[in-house]
Amino acid sequence: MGKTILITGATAGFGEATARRFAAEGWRVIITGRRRDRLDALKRELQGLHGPLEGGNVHALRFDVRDNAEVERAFASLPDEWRNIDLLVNNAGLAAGLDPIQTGSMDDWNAMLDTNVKGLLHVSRAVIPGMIARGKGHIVNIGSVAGKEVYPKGNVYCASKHAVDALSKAMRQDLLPHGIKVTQIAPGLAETEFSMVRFKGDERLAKVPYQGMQPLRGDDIANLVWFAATLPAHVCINDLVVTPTAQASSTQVHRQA
Ligand code: NDP
Ligand code: 8X3
Repeated sequence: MGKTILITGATAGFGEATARRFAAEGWRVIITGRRRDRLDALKRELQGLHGPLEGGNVHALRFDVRDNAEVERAFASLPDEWRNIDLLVNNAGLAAGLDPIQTGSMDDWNAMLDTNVKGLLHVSRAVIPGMIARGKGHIVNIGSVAGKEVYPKGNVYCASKHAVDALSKAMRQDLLPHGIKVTQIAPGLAETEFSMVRFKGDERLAKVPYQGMQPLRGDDIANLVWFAATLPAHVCINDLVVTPTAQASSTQVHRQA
């Protein structure tokens, strides 16, 4: 039986690109997210890409990572042939708003901390025991350059990604005796639905971060997940910071006029 990847947030951006990449390579792909219509459409598209695999090559699970009971129910519903997850990509996440700390919205803060930190923990807690029982597995956490340095008005988003940075290191330590690899990928500016979500559908504001420069794309991150996942068993990338060529740090971006 081929290898199985579970991706959180596979309905858009990095997660969707990663699902496409691994399905094209013949992996069995569990796609997850909240938007049922997107999950169904992606499943239809990817199914059978590489001929029929036993039990199919794509399985969709709809859940909100913030709700631990929903996460547990979703995992309990997995058919036996989908339970052996070789690679978990903790990707679901968001930035909400870009405000100074004194005027930030409590709803935005809760959304970011509940999704980016607690959501990652909920899903990891559901997957890790199976990996330990099998004595192998790989977890890829999608952090951010915002988890390496803070930038003005990034406050709570940056804090949530610093938590992902810390949890990635902590997982690496705790899972070391179990032969489970842990990799953090920390991207810089990437044009996905991220900015539309951050600015709540305001297209004009959403375009601003990418003006005059070439941002990363979903495929760029999917390629890195693939690279990290296909290294020899004795090699583990612990931390991978990747930015557009035009970006040196969160606050240093070279823009063409
Ligand atoms: P997108 O907005 O394009 O995709 C985000 C994905 O996360 C969607 O599939 C969304 O699915 C899912 N998601 C969000 N909230 C939840 C939730 N509560 N439960 C389940 N799924 C959820 O953004 P990106 O692809 O850019 O972002 C992916 C990750 O990469 C995030 O963690 C983000 O912080 C990080 N990142 C992004 C960068 C960028 O510049 N784009 C740079 C660095 C890191 P649905 O809405 O269907 O639930
Ligand atoms: C996303 C990159 O710079 O918008 O994590 O925080 S940034």
